[in-house]
Amino acid sequence: MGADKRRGTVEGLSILRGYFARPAREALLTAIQGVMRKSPPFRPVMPRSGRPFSVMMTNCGPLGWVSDRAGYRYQTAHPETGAPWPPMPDSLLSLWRDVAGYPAPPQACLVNIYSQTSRMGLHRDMDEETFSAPVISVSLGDTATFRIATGRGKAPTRSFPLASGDVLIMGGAARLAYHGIDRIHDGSSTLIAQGGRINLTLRRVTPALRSEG
Ligand code: MD3
Ligand code: FE
Repeated sequence: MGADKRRGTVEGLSILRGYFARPAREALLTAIQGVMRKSPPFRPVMPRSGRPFSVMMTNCGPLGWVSDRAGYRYQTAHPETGAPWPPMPDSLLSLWRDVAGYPAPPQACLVNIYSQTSRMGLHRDMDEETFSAPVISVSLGDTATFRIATGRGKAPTRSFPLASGDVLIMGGAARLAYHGIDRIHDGSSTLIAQGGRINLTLRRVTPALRSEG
């Protein structure tokens, strides 16, 4: 019902299936576990209502995305510890150099931590000051069902699986498309011992300086 899984394309969307092979996925997970030790996952809440997200979050890189009763924003410090976000792992910086086609490095890596029952409703990523850079995402652990709108609105949509090691590139029209995560396929990966899924989203927040081009 609703989604048509076969028809419709989204200009600017590409999926690199299995970009990270198993050993590289293990190394990336270890690096992100190091980020989570320094920068503990927190549970964001929706602006105004204070309704909790079903995902936990943390960040690495110079800027991190947060959501609380006051709104959505990027900030340089962890909302609970006040410490700066830890640096982005080198493998993520080199992924960006490899696939982004953008002359400046990513400024934010949002780490979304999904349990078997977490989901993410349809939304657009609009908290950045520039939409010229693509958003790059990496999936680790259990497979998710990802949904993306094929036009400007919330419908119609297409759905497809995102598996451990897959990389998604959202540029062009896709950069502002509605998207979300409908469900996590429990037991579909052995990468994360306790199960669940971790998604890494690399973003540019401010435009590249001319000197960076
Ligand atoms: C399509 N995360 O953090 S990643 C998010 O799996 C977010 O955690 C999802 O949506 C996740 O904002 C989806 C894939 C993704 C990321 C950014 C996009 C898809 C996108 C931006 C525009 C369109
Ligand atoms: Fe998003």
